[in-house]
Amino acid sequence: MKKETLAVHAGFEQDAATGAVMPPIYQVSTYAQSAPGEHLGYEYSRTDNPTRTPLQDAIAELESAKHGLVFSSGLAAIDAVLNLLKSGDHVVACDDLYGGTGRLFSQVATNRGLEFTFADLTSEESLRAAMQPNTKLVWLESPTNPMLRVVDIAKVAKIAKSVSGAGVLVAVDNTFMSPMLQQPLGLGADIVMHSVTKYINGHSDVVMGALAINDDALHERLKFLQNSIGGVPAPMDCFLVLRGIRTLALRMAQHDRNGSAVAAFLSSHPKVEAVVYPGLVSHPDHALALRQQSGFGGMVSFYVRGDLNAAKRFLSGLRIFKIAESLGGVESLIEHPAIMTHASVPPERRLQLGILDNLIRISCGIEHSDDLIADLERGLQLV
Ligand code: P1T
Repeated sequence: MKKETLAVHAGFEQDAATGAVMPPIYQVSTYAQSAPGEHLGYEYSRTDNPTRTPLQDAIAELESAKHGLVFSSGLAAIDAVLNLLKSGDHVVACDDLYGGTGRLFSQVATNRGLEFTFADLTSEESLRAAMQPNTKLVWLESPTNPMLRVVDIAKVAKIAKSVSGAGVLVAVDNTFMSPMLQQPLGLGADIVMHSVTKYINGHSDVVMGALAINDDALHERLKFLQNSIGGVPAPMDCFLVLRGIRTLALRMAQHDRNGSAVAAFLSSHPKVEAVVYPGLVSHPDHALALRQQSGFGGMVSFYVRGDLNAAKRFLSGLRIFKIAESLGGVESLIEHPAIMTHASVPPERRLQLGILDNLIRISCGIEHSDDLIADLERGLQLV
């Protein structure tokens, strides 16, 4: 099936009992057993729920994976992966990451004895330098949040496994691309993670995370952790995400068109210092993005010409773009990473990565690009 068809049908065809063409919301916590241990496959909704099952299957199908698992947030999904490790294990993580992921790594997981090295994974040299004999996991985003660097997933997987053996896990946070624009398992990753909150749900009304896996034993262990830790989403949220998935292909195509249009507009604007968008030929990873992705997506970062006050003046002039954290919804959002999503990144690392006071991050929604561009022009007139 082509991805447009898959998005419409993945995970669910019809309800076996009634023929309903949309999944019922099984708003239930437990299931009657005919005798102890004898049941129809469902015992308790932390373990499994019939509205969650089609969603997990849908996510697996979209990522061309054997297995899918969903969690109550993107960070809960990441934490399940961290729980595969034990005290003393080492993780190599990409240095440019969503601030909350970095905070979970450096302020929470370190308390459980995990060790982290943050490295620029766009450089083979720094990946090799970061690997240690006790490295058990390599974690990356591509494109990264918020600097939109593109990491060569196949190359990282190949190097990580050649240095540390086949047992080292490579996990890719595929949130910015969605399964429509990039499929990391086919490039050699072991685990794909999504903040479902973003493009997969697409309507800014659910917080959820997901993992997609091919390996049966790894899936069994992660499913055990999902049930044992208990960070699972509610049936209603699973229903909403399944509904969102049906338009994922259409939405991603429009996010992608708007991302390109907005990046082109900003690139030629005198009040803009620089634009970061993997679709621009000026982007350092443009060639890799062309090869690795089937689109560039709706995320655009740029530097306003001026200081923090110029950035604030720009934001104050916008009417369509809402100033808000998050991304990937049908509505366009805009934010100031240094003050908002990446405030938990230490100031010196922010400086090193380029998360400066005049950096703005845009999530292009699915509106008409003319209206988005007119709105940005309104803001830039105030810079
Ligand atoms: O918010 P949650 O569903 O827990 O997902 C965390 C997360 C993980 N990975 C990436 C790449 C993310 O962007 C996020 C959440 N990000 C934002 C809220 C944001 O505005 O960047």
